[in-house]
Amino acid sequence: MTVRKNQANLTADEKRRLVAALLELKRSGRYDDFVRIHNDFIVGDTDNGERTGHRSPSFLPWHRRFLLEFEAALQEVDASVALPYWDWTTDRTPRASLWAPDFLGGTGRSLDGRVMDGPFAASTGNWPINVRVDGRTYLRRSLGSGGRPLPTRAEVESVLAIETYDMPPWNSGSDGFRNHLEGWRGVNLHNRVHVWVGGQMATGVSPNDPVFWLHHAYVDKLWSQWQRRHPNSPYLPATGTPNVVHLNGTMKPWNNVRPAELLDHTRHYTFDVA
Ligand SMILES: [Cu+2]
Repeated sequence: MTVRKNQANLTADEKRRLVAALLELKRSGRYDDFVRIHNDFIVGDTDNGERTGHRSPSFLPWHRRFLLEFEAALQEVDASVALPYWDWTTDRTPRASLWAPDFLGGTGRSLDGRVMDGPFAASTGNWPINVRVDGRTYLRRSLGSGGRPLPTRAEVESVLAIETYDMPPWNSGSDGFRNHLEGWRGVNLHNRVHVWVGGQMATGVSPNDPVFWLHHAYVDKLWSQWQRRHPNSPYLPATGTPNVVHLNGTMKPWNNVRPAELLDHTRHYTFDVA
């Protein structure tokens, strides 16, 4: 059974194996397929049209499935690897071990945002940015520059306290847990973290930065915490709603999976601490 651990508690060997598996997926071309899928949905998901991956109730099950596919790809390379999560309420500065050269590498240089150290720095030749929204082919970051700080535990708690999963109009204007976690409304959790990292993470091709997976693994963990806190609050909408994936609607691009099948993560993985 896969156990997803806090990235701060990974051993040196676990970090080495994760990095090696990421580099192998990149080398084989499979990594970029995930970047492409994510960007296609970012571009296609709209507030008043069809919306599946983002700004809609299926934001959480869609990313759960997306991460499951990615984790399975990693495990085909090294069966011991699991996706770790980044608790950005605790590891909230660029000095966190997450950003050390033995793991993800640090922030970008001021000149052009280019990441200069770690296994994903362009100078290694191992991490070309191929699926991109501009001409720049190197991984970029600007950790914490210019925006708001990362969310606090108190801000997370205020969002976990929201009882209703999601509400009409089921988009970026909604009240409810999903949209507050996603960040279009209220204190802003998930979106703010993308902006804090900067570089590709602040764009539709955000999975170009491996921290994407660790960020979303934590967003996914927050969903499971919310479920435990509100055992009587169901996924919504329960039935057919135009342009929106209801509980038993199938989700693109897989077309064979429904939110109903993804509500219980323990069928696929557990966390080191609940
Ligand atoms: Cu995200």
